[in-house]
Formats: sequence, C-alpha cells, structure tokens
Amino acid sequence: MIQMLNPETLTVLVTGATAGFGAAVCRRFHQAGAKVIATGRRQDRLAALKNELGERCHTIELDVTKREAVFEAIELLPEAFNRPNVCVANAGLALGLEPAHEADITDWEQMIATNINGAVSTVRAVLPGMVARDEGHLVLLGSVAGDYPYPGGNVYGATKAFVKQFALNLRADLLGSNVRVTNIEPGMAETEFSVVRMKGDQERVGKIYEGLTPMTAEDIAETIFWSCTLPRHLNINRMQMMPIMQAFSPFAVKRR
Ligand code: NDP
Ligand code: 8X3
Repeated sequence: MIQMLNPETLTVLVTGATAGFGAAVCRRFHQAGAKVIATGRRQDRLAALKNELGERCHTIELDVTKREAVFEAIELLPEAFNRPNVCVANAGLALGLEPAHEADITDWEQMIATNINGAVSTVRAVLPGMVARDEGHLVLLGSVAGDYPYPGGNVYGATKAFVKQFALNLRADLLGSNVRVTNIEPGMAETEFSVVRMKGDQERVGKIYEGLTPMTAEDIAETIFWSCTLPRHLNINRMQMMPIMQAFSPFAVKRR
C-alpha cells in the first residue's frame, strides 16, 4: 500500500467550476476535506456551490480570457485560501463542428482565448507561489481532440494540442522543483460541453450520446483527485481516458 497525500492539506483552485468537470472536481476535493477556490463567469452557479459547500469553499467570479483579472484574483486571495497547492486549469469550450472553411472565426477566437490564453494566464499567475513554496500541482484539461484529428475538430483540437505540449514543457521547466504537472485528456463525457458546442441545439446534443454510455464529470474528477493525492515523488504526465464505447477509426481515404 502506498501512502496517499492527506487531502486536508490541499487548497485547490479550479477554473470553470460552474459546471461539468470543474464543479465535480470542487465537490470531490471538498468532500475529502480540501479547501476549494471555485471560479467561473456565472455568479448564480458560484453562489449555489458556495451555499452547498460552505466555509471551505471560496468563490471568485472570473473570466479566464481577462488576463489582468486572473492575476488579480490570485493576488487578492483571502488569507485562508492564499496558498493554493493544486490548480485545475479546466475552463474551456468547443464551439461548432463546421468544417474549417465554413466555421465562424469568432468561435475560433473564443476557443483560443479561453482554452489557450486562459490556461496560460492561470498557470502563469499561480505558478510563482507554488515554486516559491516548493509544492504544487498543475492539472490541465486537454482532450483526445488534442491527440487525434477529426472532422470539425479544427481549432478546438489545436487548442488542446497546445495544452498538451504546454503541460509537457512545464514539466521540463519545473524539473528540480516539487511542482507536478498533469495533462488530463478525456474523450466523450456528458456535461454542458456539447450544449455549448451545439449552441443549445438539444436535438444535436442528444444524438451525440445516443446509444452509448459516456463518461461523467465525476469519472474525470475521480481521476484528477487520484493523480493529485499520489505521493509527492510521483507525477502523472498525461492521462488519456475514454468511455469503453469509444475508440479509433482507421485513416479516412477519399476514392474517385
Ligand atoms: P462544461 O461546459 O460543462 O463546463 C465548462 C466550464 O468552463 C464552465 O464552468 C464554464 O463556466 C467555464 N468557462 C467557459 N468559458 C470560460 C471563461 N471564459 N472563463 C471562465 N470560465 C469559463 O464543460 P466540461 O466540464 O465538459 O469541460 C471542462 C474542460 O474539459 C474544458 O476545457 C473542455 O474542453 C474539456 N474537455 C471536455 C470533454 C467533454 O467531453 N465534456 C472531453 C475532453 C475535454 P462559465 O460559463 O460560468 O464561465
Ligand atoms: C472533448 C472530446 O471528442 O468531443 O474534448 O473532442 S471530443
């Protein structure tokens, strides 16, 4: 038996905590005794989470695309929460599934601003404190879309490929410190992700998960919790996860 970390020693900052993986991560760590800092844009969701979790939960209304606001949020953390030793850079989205020549470029820009710039700002804001304290864990939300191309994945997949390489390069920079970095790369998980991607078209959303059992937000939260409570000498670099009912296709070939 290995000795897992005591979750009560953890203060966990989560971006995108108002839904899906982020909310489940907050609940999982909180249930185990950790303090959580839940952030996101929807204030009503944050208030409900605070109401549910109570004293060991601090909430911040935060749009990760606003760089100054991200840095300010970390700088102004109240005393009881100002030493986060886990940061889950989770805020992100996919918008649309159109082929590249038909996609809305503002959707592309929003994915880049959130999934790339948002993750970069979050990491850059939280990392100096972790390095100074010589203790921390950055968890980034990548995706199988960053590993495998698929039609309509264009910019979304590219943002997640960035996240993967960013995580690996962070590991290179942080060698010698006690700061861990993990890129979690899920496949199909049923959250609000597809509602956002399909811009509220429930019929299209329903078809995505029809006839299969997708992963849940709790499945992903459990994996993150596990990787963050492993003994400090261990680092999970990348973790790719899929539901059993999802796998790969052969290369597509267009014949005349
Ligand atoms: P959800 O749509 O359920 O949750 C996304 C969260 O991101 C929400 O809390 C949303 O909060 C937040 N968010 C979006 N834009 C911003 C922003 N500009 N600033 C701050 N927060 C923001 O999706 P998931 O939980 O499924 O997705 C979480 C992460 O996991 C994403 O990075 C996604 O790409 C990734 N992922 C998801 C998979 C899936 O199949 N579900 C698979 C692989 C990866 P709010 O709107 O309140 O700001
Ligand atoms: C979400 C998984 O397969 O919809 O990142 O791109 S997928």
